[in-house]
Amino acid sequence: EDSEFMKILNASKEFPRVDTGTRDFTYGTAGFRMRADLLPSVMFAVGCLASLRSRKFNGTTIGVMITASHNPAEDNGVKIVDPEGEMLSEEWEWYATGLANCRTPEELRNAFIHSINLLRLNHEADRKVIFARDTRPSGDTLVIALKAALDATNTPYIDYGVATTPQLHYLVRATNTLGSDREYGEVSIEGYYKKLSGSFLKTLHIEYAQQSGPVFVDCANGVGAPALKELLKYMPEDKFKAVVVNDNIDDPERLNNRCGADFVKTQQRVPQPHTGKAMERWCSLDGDADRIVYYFEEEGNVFHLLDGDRIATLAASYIGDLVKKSGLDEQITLGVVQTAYANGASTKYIEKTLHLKVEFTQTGVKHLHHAAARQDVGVYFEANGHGTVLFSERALKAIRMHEPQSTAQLNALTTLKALSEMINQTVGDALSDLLLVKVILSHKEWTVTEWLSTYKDLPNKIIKCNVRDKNVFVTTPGTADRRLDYPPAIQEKFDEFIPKFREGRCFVRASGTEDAVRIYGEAAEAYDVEHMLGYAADAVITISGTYISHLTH
Ligand code: G16
Repeated sequence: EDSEFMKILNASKEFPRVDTGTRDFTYGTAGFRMRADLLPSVMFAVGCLASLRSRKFNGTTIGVMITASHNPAEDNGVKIVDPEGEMLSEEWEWYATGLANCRTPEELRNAFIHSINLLRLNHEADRKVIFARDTRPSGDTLVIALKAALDATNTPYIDYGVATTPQLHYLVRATNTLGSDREYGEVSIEGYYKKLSGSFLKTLHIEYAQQSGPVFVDCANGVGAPALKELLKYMPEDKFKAVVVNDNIDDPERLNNRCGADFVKTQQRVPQPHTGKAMERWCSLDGDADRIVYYFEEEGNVFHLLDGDRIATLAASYIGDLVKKSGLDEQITLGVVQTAYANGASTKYIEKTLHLKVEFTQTGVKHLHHAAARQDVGVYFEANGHGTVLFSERALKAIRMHEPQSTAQLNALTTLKALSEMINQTVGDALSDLLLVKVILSHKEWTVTEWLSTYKDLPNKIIKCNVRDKNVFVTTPGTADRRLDYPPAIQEKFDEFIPKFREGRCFVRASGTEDAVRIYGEAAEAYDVEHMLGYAADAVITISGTYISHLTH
């Protein structure tokens, strides 16, 4: 195995680490994410780590996704996908960070050997990695660094080319369950489309009124555009009408630029271009198609957002009803997982009207997913539109075994089963969520107005603040991002001004995907939100300005 270590040493010389001074790279909310020109050395390190991760499971396939999702075109990023299609286990982020921060090829080789020892890995074990990337031009160069690491570590791989993040997650799970009694689907991107469209068709077993007009899908000029066009080829036109908007993937500058899910959610307005007429259904995906938010305009350009909280509440209420109607409510309970960004009104609606339990986690699908996986059926969504519904083995078994006692039970059960196949079980998936919302609105015979009328959002706003060093911001453990420990004194200030505003809630946390902190505010009145955020930004900038972090690796 000396030769492997030697190969790492030599091959990594091609991808020297860019000098970032005292700043370290960190495995953030969704992997490493930064300006693309800083990434080649990180990609090489991630290739090495993915190989080790696969060895840990004796050759089970590990995924690597190259994307910077909602970030601007000049950024890129990379995240590792674990065997069941979920995000990399948190304790391994530590090893990823260690390898990514090595300053020289020798350091990297040593850190690699050190990791093998610490993890007690059999370094001769089998290994296999699959990877894909979004439409960013820098993806090409980064693939070269990744492949170099996989070659140096003698790791067989499959390059799936340009794909959405959820497709890569799907492929990992499909590969690893192939031949088992839990086969997830055909191991190909075509298999993904077949699974989605096939299960969608199964939800059509009962007649329902067709919604008038198509849904307009703003694809953020990213990978969601070709993916959605491909999916549409598998869908009967009379059952699912969609118009693809913002599909210009050849002009990188247009990616997420004044369009896409993040723009619409944070700006609370329609993307550009927008030709929508009043009451038309619109939605926006992000740059790697794992998020989706809906919206429509009323007469007079009054904008209404139906964000991730709305999808969560819609899905929870509908799936909860199906469970009851199937006669399974004694056996299956439903839970909802949210983050601090969830609108207070949505939480109240889930608890008081739907009578379901809500659990809060820190931001990041990796946190929500695990919490949802502990439920029989776990609905998780971030307000920004990232989420899905997880069906536990226990729930799936109950659905499979249940003998329906009436036609009504049979119908509900058939829909429930189809949904459990249609909804991506590995990660939030904009395309699968698009179909989910379509099915629910159709079955309920609801328009967007009825969907919106379930509860009234509290006015809210998220702002981004560029601070001297975001790494000094440390939230209080156990508070799911709602309180801040460091820099000292900021929380104290927040506690002083928040009670001045009716139903006021405000918190700050460092973004794990951008070089900034985010401040969220909500209150009973929109002008109070503005006022409160003014206080918050002031406290954040003045107090944090005197601190810089001293992270070491
Ligand atoms: C990623 C994560 C999401 C998270 C978002 C923003 O989304 O997957 O879970 O909500 O970043 O995170 P932060 O506030 O830490 O920047 P995406 O769509 O960019 O991959």
